[in-house]
Amino acid sequence: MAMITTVQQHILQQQQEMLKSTGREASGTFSWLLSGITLASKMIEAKIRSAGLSDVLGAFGAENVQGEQQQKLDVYANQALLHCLGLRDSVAALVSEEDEEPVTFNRDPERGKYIIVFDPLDGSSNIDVNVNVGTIFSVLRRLPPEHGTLEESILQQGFRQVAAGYVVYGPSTVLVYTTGNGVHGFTLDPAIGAFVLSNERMMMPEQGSYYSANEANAAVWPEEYRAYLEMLRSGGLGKEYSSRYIGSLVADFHRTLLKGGVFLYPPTLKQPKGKLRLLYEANPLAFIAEQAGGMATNGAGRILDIRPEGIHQRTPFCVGSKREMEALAAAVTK
Ligand code: P6P
Repeated sequence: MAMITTVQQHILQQQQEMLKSTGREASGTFSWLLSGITLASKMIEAKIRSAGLSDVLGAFGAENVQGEQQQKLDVYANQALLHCLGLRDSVAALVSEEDEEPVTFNRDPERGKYIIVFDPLDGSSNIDVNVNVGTIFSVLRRLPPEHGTLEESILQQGFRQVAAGYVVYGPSTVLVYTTGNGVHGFTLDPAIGAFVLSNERMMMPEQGSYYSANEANAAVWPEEYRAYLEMLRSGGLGKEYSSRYIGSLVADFHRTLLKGGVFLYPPTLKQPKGKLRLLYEANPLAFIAEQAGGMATNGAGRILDIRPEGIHQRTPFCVGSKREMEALAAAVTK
């Protein structure tokens, strides 16, 4: 039987390597933490798979902090993550797209070392039409009390992330994560209920052939974004481009990671600060993109350098392979 590597084994191997290379005590708490995320994602996946069969479809009737109709699966996904992660005593706080305020555990800073920020089920409006949805997560280390409060620990810049990843629930369920030592992909094997390594050290191509944006907003983007897409369409980067927009961030990002190209959610008149969320959408995906040789900006500056001011803060979000992103930086000067 071909040897398989599960995500738990992979994390432990990563920690051994980290120990060898940095001599830093690679605490097992991180792999224990990650197992909370993978357990929750398996629970979510099982619920999504059967969504069409039970009356899980349709709105939950409540509104979430974003004022959006909460889909039942949104609520379930949020509860699953809070439950699986809340039991880990290495967690100092949990920040969710679904909850106005962070969930904090008054653990002593020595033990409660990590903060997990997540979007439990992104793209959930697509569930009723059976389109891919995803879970996105980001892991930060709690600052030592003398360096910052728990709130300041939550609002660290994206380059301070210790790990980031997502699960995309599609024809297969794929987990992609990085701890800053490359990007690695795992596919859920339903027969054994484990995420099995399927793509080690994923790298974005230097250039792709897709651009991905909601062009219904094109008339209200800043002019330089319209000009940029026109440049791509007219062969300005030396190749033909095709448009792909699924309208589910994790699915659009996953394609961009695998095939290259560029995903854009520019500012609009209605949302001058952009639509996507900095802490639990842009930051984790930007960390992954950079680890895979790509780039991620708010049009002008690096996503990972942005100083967050609020946990639900929005940002314009552009992410993709080197060639397209360098051309975008040239086009969007300010
Ligand atoms: P628009 C889904 O609701 C979502 O939050 C992301 O998953 C997706 O990328 C974006 O919004 C789509 O937004 O305005 O193009 O429908």
